[in-house]
Amino acid sequence: MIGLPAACPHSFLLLVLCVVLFVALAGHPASASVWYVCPDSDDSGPGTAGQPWATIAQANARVQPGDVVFLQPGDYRETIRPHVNGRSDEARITYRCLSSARIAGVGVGFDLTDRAFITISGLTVEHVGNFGMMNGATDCVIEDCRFTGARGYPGIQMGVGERAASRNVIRRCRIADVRGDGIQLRFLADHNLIEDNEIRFCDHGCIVLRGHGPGSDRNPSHNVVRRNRLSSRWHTTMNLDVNAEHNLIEWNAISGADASGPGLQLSACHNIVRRNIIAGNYSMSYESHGALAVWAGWESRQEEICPAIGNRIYHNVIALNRHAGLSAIYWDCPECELRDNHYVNNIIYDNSRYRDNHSFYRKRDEVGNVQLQLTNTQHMQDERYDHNLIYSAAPFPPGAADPVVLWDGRLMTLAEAESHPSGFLRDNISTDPKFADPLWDDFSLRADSPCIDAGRHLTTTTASGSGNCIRVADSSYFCDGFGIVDGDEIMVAGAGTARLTDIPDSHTLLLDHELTWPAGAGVSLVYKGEAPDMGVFEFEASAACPRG
Ligand SMILES: [Ca+2]
Repeated sequence: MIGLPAACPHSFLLLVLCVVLFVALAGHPASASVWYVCPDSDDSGPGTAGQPWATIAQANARVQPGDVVFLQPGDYRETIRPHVNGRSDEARITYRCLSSARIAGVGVGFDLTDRAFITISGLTVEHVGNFGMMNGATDCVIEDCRFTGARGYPGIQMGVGERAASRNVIRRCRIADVRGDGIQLRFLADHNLIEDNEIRFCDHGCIVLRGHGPGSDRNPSHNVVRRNRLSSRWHTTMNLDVNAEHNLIEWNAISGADASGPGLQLSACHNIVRRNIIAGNYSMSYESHGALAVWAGWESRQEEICPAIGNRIYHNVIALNRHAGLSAIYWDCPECELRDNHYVNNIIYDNSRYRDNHSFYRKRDEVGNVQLQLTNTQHMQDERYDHNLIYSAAPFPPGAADPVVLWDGRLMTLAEAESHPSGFLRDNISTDPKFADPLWDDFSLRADSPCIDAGRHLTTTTASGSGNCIRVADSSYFCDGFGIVDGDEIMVAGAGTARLTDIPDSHTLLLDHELTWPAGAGVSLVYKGEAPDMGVFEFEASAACPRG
């Protein structure tokens, strides 16, 4: 399977042109060098396009800040491991690979442990121990790479060790066939951006953010995970657990969890989970997890405490999962709290359709059409399920009232659940959301959807005022971008839109320009029409088909 054609000589001209353009556009320091590596060449040469080095090791040893290393097509049985750091964004060390440059058969494909300002672009890594190590790495970029076949655990890791892994980016990569987690952010991983990746076939989670526990300063925080397409197929699809804190999880497609895990396991604190589509997960039974499983309990034989506190879970679609849609479960763990989680403007649709009757699961006629499952609610405080659509498209038996909630083992209709003395549920609806084409993953709303303008504002202003500092009832629905992405663009009803630059406390938003607002004004992400819609996609009437 190894043995690509010796294509290096034929690509010289193209490469030289590309490099001239690249160097001109990138504004490299005058001293920066461009080096070439090609298998079957000679490390004693000058490392030029015409006389490339033979090994990555030679490049690793020779690079200086600002340099670019081109890996020409061929197979490499070596690790990318530069001996020095880049200096800044303008003086990075870049390994740029042509599409058929491949690293295979080594312990680790790239090792950026304690490195800074390194970029790896276009690399293929196959059949290794780990794809890459980024513990202690800062300001490194991994982009447009393809990683398959990791037999170590995990695929790519950051945050383990004594130095923080910060401000790294992993984008537009394909990752598959991993023993363990595809990308793992543990302990000291903060302010990293994981976006636009496609990850599948992982035998634990595709992306895992996992900390040390409450009160520890070793919990992954302020990371942004967005626009990834995740499909585990072998276990849980995504995990935020053991107290991962203050992370933003948005616009991900989360599917393909198998019978041993949920789509998204959330046993963590103060995270924002929004605009994700969690669909097509097998998930587990009513004794354990729904497709989105929020829970407090122990991990690892009672060694790790997992609370679930203060998460803001809104504008998600949880649909067509085999078992329950959303579950909140308090396991038997006196040290673990489950409180103050808000679930707002979500659509929980048509889960539990075709679960099996394996003895591990309860039979369909015992549990109905569960979309929402709450277990051990006596240990929960201040939970809010507010303005969600919770609906089963196929009541069983046909024509039955929709027993869509399983509350401490007891089936309830939505109306019964809303009258529970806990007051956890309010203003939710149970009706067909009228998605455009849900079986083919189109969860946008049709013009006659009851979800249009049926969501609520995420928070409200607490007093009238003007300026760029606005006081609100609860700022924790919003994100200022953590300095790594744009802050939220918000809409203040009756006042206009602005972008968030900072969120100094739980009641304050700082804006990029001044507004004037009344007291009690709704504050939301930017929306169309009269109010926010439920679900992921805000409906926008087209000129050709005005909403009637
Ligand atoms: Ca709207």
